[in-house]
Amino acid sequence: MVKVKRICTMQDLSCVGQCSLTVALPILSRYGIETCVLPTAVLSNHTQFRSWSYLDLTGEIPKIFAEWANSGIDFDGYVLGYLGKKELMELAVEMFDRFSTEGAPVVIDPVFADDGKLYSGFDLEYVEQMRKLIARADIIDPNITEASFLTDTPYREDHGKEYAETLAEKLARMTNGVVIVTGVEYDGLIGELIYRRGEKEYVMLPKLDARYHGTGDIFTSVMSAHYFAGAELGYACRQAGAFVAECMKSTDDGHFYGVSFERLLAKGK
Ligand code: PXL
Repeated sequence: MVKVKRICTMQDLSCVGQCSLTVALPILSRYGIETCVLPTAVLSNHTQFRSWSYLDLTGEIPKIFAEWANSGIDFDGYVLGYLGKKELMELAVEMFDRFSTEGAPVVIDPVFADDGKLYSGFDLEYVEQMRKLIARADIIDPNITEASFLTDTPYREDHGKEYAETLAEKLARMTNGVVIVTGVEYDGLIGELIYRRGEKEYVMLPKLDARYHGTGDIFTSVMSAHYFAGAELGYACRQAGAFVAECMKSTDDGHFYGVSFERLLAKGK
């Protein structure tokens, strides 16, 4: 029998919104990964709605860790998304230190900004703390805005190769992990720059004329699933980008808060 990988994904549980755990859990599971969750908070819906309720679970996490230690639980890897609090980043590091099998990789999507702006509730102190956390990652996949904040580089509307490479080079000095800058755009294409020890690989697809929330979370989930299955990162990003594009094409225009990924997942795409 092949040993199934046990991965822990740490992010919020937004009851409605097709993002974070409601995306990572089904997608990673669909790819045959035993997916454990560390929910950081319960929100009525994600923060791109006009308002939301928020139950902070930070205080529960030390108790969860104590029980995991009691039961000898360990993980073969981690996928981190939206955290939202400095204390949660410290707890993430504690989790890596206490519950990892040997060489368990850490994938960090440093979710905190888009379109040149921080998400609601985030500040520069959070960005500073995230700079420390990404030092622990094996893979980071910030979007262009997050990469510009993390590297303290002025945000530019032009998301082309030159800008993406500047950001990736700076990020590579902040982590030993592979840097994947998402949302790179040129020649009517959109995709990722994978930057690894000075080597650059672009994974691009035609840009669609639509924008939906939560596509970054879907990208990270599919990419991580392929990565944990042993795929090359170029292939993992190609699969993830293609999946996101298909999801966007099969989502109604009026479905403003996320993309319909479920039918594609059910079809085994
Ligand atoms: O998709 C990123 C995300 C995840 N979780 C919550 C969010 C957001 C983006 O706004 O608000 C709660």
